[in-house]
This record gives sequence, structure tokens and C-alpha cells, in this order.
Amino acid sequence: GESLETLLVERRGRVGLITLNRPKALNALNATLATELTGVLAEFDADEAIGCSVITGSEKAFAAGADVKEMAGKAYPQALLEDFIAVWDGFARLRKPVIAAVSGFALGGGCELAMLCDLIIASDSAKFGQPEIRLGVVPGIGGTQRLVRAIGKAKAMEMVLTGRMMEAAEAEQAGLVARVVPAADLLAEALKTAETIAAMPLPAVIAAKDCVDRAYELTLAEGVRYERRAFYALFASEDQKEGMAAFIEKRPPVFKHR
Ligand code: CO8
Repeated sequence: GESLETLLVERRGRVGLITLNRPKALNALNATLATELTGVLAEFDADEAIGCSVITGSEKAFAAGADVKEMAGKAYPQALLEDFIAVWDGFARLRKPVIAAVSGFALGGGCELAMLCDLIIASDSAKFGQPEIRLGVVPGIGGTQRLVRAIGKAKAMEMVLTGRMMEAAEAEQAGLVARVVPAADLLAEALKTAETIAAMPLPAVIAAKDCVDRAYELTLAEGVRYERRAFYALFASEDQKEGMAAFIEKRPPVFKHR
């Protein structure tokens, strides 16, 4: 596949696979990686031949955080004016699902990157943490907000204040990850889940992700109204007609948009 400076990119059928590829820096997220990653994801999102993406790292590290060597010397006005975190807002514009397949360290920005994805599948060797406090800063790509929503205030506060790491089993129990699998099966399991999603009718996939994401932003009553409008709207799709007809006729559906 296509090879960029910091990523390996391939297409596996309808799944876009992105492997973070800065092994010497444990996939630390530098500016080039952020630009390349959000760029490739936007391309996959716009590509009719792709239905779901997977982001993975190495066995040792999903990503060990923002690149400390690149960040260390920044002055306040430079950080403010560069707004070097804004590139990560690209994730909010993606409409197709992205899966994080996490093995080894997912620390700082690496843990935040995993949480920017729609779901996390972890290997039993995965370790999650927000160690920024030890560097004299705080999480900067949404970690303080998404971790609280994912695992609750008590565990999030402890992790953000102490920088301790959370093992895969605890992360699953706490609700940070969808599933833990043996390290050797991680990529296959993530790809299988991505293929399952990519085979679903795309209008329903986009609506489903959009509705679940709204649960972060809206009150329950507004969220339920939002979902109901999306539900009714899907009756305008050919795939709703096909999906329900196929069920009644006891045959596999042939979706048009997928
Ligand atoms: N940035 C830059 N380089 C790194 C990073 C990093 N985050 N993590 C590891 N590396 C480098 C090491 O410096 C080392 O390089 P070298 O061989 O040149 O010395 C190489 O990767 C291998 O690392 P180690 O030798 O340290 O490997 P160990 O197995 O001994 O330790 C650890 C692995 C525990 C993961 C250790 O590397 C570590 O603690 N890394 C830093 C973790 C960390 O503090 N992360 C948080 C960074 S701050 C952050 O993420 C803020 C996010 C919000 C802003 C985002 C803006 C983009």
C-alpha cells in the first residue's frame, strides 16, 4: 500500500487500515503524523469503496503520547497561535466509524487518540494512561473530558492526577474498551469487526454513529428526539426496504449503499 512518512496505509476490501509507523519513538504523535493521519482518515471517509477504518500501532506501543521532544521547547504564545492541537478536530468531521486496535502503550495523546476513535479493541497487553501531569501539563486532546465520560469521574480523576497506567482487563471492566483479545489475534479481530461494520448499509451506519455520538452532547430528551428523526429518515433509504424485505422473505439482504 501507500507509504507516508509516519504511517503505513492499506485497503483490505472495504476496510481502510492505518498503522502508525514511528517505531523508534513508540509512535509518538508529532505534527507530521497528526497531519498524515487526519488526512488519510478524511480520504477514507470520502471514499465510496471504504466503509470503516482501523488505526493500529505496534505490539509494544499503540502510541506513547504526543512527541515530547517536538513540544518541549514551545513558548505559550507559540502554542496558542500555532494551535497545534486543532488538527485533531478532523476526527469530529468523520462520518464513517474508526476502530482503534490497541496493543502495548496508549499513553497521553495515544490514549486520547484511541478515545477519538469510535470504539477500542485492546490486546491483553494494552496499557492506558494519562501521564501528562508528570510532565507539568494536562491531557490536551480531550482526555480529561472523554475519560470521565468513558470510565467515570473517580477512575478518570485518579488516572489524570497520578499518571498511573490501567491494564487491559481493568480498562474493559471500566468501559473504556469494547473488548480485550489475545495479543496475537488483535489485528484479525479488529479487521473482522471493521468488515462486519463495512458490510452494513452505509446510511444506517452513518446514522447510528451520529446518534450515539449525540449522547455525548445532548440531554436525554433531545437525544431521543434526535434518534427518532434519524430512525424515520431511514425509511427513505432503499436499504431499509431491502433489509426488511430480505428478513421477511428469509434471504440475505443485498444492500445498495455499502
Ligand atoms: N515523545 C517522544 N519520544 C518518545 C515518547 C514521546 N511521548 N515516548 C517514547 N519516546 C521515545 C523515547 O524517548 C525513546 O527514544 P530514544 O531511543 O531516542 O531515547 C524511544 O521512544 C523508546 O522509548 P523508551 O526508551 O522510553 O522505552 P521504554 O520501554 O523504556 O519506556 C514508556 C516506554 C514507558 C512508554 C516511555 O517511553 C514513556 O514514558 N514515554 C512517554 C510517555 C508520556 O509521557 N506520554 C505523554 C506525552 S504528553 C501528551 O501526550 C500530551 C497530549 C496532548 C497534546 C497533544 C498535541 C499533539
